[in-house]
Amino acid sequence: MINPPSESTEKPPHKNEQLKAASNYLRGAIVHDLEDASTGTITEESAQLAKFHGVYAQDDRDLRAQRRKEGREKAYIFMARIRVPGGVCTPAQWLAMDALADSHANGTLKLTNRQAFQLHGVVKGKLRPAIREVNRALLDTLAACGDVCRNVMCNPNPHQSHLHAETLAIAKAISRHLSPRTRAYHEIWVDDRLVAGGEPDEEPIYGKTYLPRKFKIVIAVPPSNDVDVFAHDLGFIAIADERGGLAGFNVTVGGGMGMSHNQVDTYPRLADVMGFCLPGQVVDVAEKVVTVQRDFGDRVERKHARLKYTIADRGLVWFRREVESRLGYELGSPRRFEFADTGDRYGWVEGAGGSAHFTVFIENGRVKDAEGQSVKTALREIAQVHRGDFRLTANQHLMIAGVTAADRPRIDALLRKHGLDRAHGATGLRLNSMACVALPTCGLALAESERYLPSLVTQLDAEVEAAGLRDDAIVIRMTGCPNGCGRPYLAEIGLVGKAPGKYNLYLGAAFNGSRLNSLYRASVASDAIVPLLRPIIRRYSGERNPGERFGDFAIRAGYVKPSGSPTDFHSEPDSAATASSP
Ligand code: SRM
Ligand code: SF4
Repeated sequence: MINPPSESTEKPPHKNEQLKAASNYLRGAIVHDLEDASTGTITEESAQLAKFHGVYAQDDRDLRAQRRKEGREKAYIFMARIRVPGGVCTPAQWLAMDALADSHANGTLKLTNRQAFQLHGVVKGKLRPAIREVNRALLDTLAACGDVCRNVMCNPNPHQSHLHAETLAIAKAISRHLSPRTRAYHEIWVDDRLVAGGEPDEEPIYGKTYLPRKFKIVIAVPPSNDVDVFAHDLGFIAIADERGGLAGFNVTVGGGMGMSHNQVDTYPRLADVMGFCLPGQVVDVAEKVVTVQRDFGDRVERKHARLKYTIADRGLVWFRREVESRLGYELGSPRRFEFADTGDRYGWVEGAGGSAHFTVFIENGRVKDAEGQSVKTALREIAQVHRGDFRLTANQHLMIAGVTAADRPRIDALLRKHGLDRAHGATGLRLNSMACVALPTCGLALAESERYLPSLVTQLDAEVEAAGLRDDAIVIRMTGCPNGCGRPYLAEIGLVGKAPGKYNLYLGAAFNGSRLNSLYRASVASDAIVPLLRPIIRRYSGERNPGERFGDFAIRAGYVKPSGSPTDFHSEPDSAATASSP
């Protein structure tokens, strides 16, 4: 049953709906296009379907102008996104990804902020062999993108291991339950032939047209909100009982970051807390939430097709009733919870059972050897001796987890040898910085992000150090466009690409991820960012109340109003609101 909201009923479904329906469960002409040696890319239709298989058709945008001049086709490449439910992988899997980055991709490994790996720069001829290797390592790229449930995230901190072990198991169960059932993935990428005689596929949860849009699920374990639970379509907030065991989960629905510049009917939205469920009910609740969105999400206008718009249009009360009627029982009332922060805890943390865990700061999740740094080599050498596991964090960093007391000296020696023991000595600003990929691979980027934020932070470091704020955690995030991949609208300082060298500057989000920011200045030129932030940083240093966070100060000092409505992301504050700005 597909029942789009009333405003869209006059128009036909979006063309992707027909494409999905006619694709024979995500096969389409992908194989044909992969075998077409006349071009380095695939057709637009196949590109849309390939996303469901975790594959993005891209081109190296740095080379576009040169190629055009030479009359050659674009420098086509592919990005493969590898699912890692809960972010946990083994050292052997790490080594496999590390090797693939060199043999099949651009020599770097990207850790995403949804706890997945990305391989960039894979040329067409190497795509199938690369994905086959991924599967050989017992990982996959299925449903890492596309209109399905993506990689299921989970707080990776093992220092709360009694809760963590349970929540991780639940994250994996959700992931298994909501994975597409189509055998197309194995046929196309792994087995190179029809699997098991080609019986018709079935998608009991999704149906032939899958979901109206991408769908993201996450589990948070308070007091850490490292996964930014309110940014996702569906979230589960673990609630501990009096003895520290797992009582159940508050259920959150309708979060999302993406918007388009100057289109006020698109906006970031924080998820609502809808109710409470028991641990044994989580998978069922997830399935029912997904099916309500499957049936009522907008299949006409893709910019209006995320769950956040279904809930904004129809109301949380309606949504909860619809979910409960499918569950056959009522959800409980939400329990009390409190989040402290959204960041990672770097360095060594003692864990339960005598093991310890080291979180490595990896700037913007890019694992590479460059400019006198050997992060990739370091992590390879560690993976060769490590007997615990690796945990990709939601902030694009990496935890070397489960190090025994006996193994710790040699892990420590490797961290020291490659300088990774010092990386977390950076300023509180850098340690809480995050950028999306953007140029040169992202086809949607309007401005630089991953390649620019580190140098901007270096400039801002001088300001925070001068203001005596070296060790103060301030969350700064940048994206190359308003799609919000770096979750910039949840940053105390958010920078969102508008055009080459121009960014919208947002201020005022809560440090613990519970309040969005608001637009402070639109289209700020790169060289005007530091002069704009300098006086605010100085005032914050001199005038803040004890314990007051930068985002809270930006509101109290009148730089922005607390975000309240969608227009807060599109219009600059009026003069009255900024009266106290210097
Ligand atoms: Fe994203 C699209 C990268 C997390 C919202 N995202 C893209 C694409 C695939 C561009 C494209 O469609 O052609 C980017 C690939 C760039 C590249 O070259 O690698 C891209 N997104 C990323 C990653 C790698 C950013 C990072 O540096 O970590 C993250 C991969 C996560 C993963 O492992 O699955 C990533 N993207 C996010 C997040 C954050 C999150 O989920 O916590 C968001 C905001 C939350 C949300 O979904 O609302 C996000 N990405 C988008 C959107 C806007 C969706 C919307 O509702 O409007 C797009 C564009 C789209 O879907 O049309 C997009
Ligand atoms: Fe690309 Fe925009 Fe996402 Fe950055 S925010 S990775 S520029 S889609």
